[in-house]
Amino acid sequence: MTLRLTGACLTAGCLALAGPAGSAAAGTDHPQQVDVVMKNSGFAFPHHLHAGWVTFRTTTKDAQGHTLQGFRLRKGHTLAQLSADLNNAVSNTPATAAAGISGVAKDALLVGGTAVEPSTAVSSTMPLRAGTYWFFDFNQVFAHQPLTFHKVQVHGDFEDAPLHFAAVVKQVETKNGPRFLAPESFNTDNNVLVENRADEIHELSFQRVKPGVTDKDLTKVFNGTSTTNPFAENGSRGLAPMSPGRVQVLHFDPVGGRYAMLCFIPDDKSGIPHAFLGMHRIIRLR
Ligand SMILES: [Cu+2]
Repeated sequence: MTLRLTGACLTAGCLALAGPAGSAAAGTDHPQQVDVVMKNSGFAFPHHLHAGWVTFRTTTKDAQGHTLQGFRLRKGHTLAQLSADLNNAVSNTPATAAAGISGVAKDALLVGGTAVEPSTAVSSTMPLRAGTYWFFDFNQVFAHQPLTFHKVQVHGDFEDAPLHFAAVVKQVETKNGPRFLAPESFNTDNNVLVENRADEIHELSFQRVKPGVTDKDLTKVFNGTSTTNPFAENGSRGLAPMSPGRVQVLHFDPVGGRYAMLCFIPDDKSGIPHAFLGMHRIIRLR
């Protein structure tokens, strides 16, 4: 599969040039879009999709929000195994969380999805090749409920399409721990390409911070040397966890301001959530 990532490709001519060779059919220039309304009672989801870039545009009216998570099972692994490992991954006991997230990484290829709350729709555009995928609401994991898995069959050859994005956020591993590489500010009229370049599962959530809060302040909060609440809101939204090597294109339009980009996936050895290991970064959303 060739991923054609066309940065700053915004003209009609560029669209035509970057479209699939020999394809004149309407719609092939754009990723497929699926609208998903996330509810406490569940959500409706398609059973079939064409291979290619698929946009999942999610909304919810539920104040606590929802997380739409997609994955493929790895060969020889089962939904029961994954459910058990997810349950362990959200444990407050670090050793259990580490074992859980390590198990999840072996059981499944996480393709991402969205975390959404009522204030803004959140879209994730992801490359899906032919195969069987499953989607569920991560809230059920936190609630220790049986997971409702939606099975999706993805068919056919990968239909490439130009992707438009104005910025890139990378999830990387450094000698100091997992980090986000990102611009200082971003105009949410545009899309942002998010790449997991690390060797562990990562997510990307955005939580608005109080005026003047810096990454140094966040470090103090996460290492326990400050008890001042840095956040201007309780909720957050963004992209659901994805496996190493995966990409997603994020589109959302939250209220403008300064946000902390955060990842709370537990480290696969220590079980400590990545934000506590320094995986936080302030960004201004315009
Ligand atoms: Cu992470």
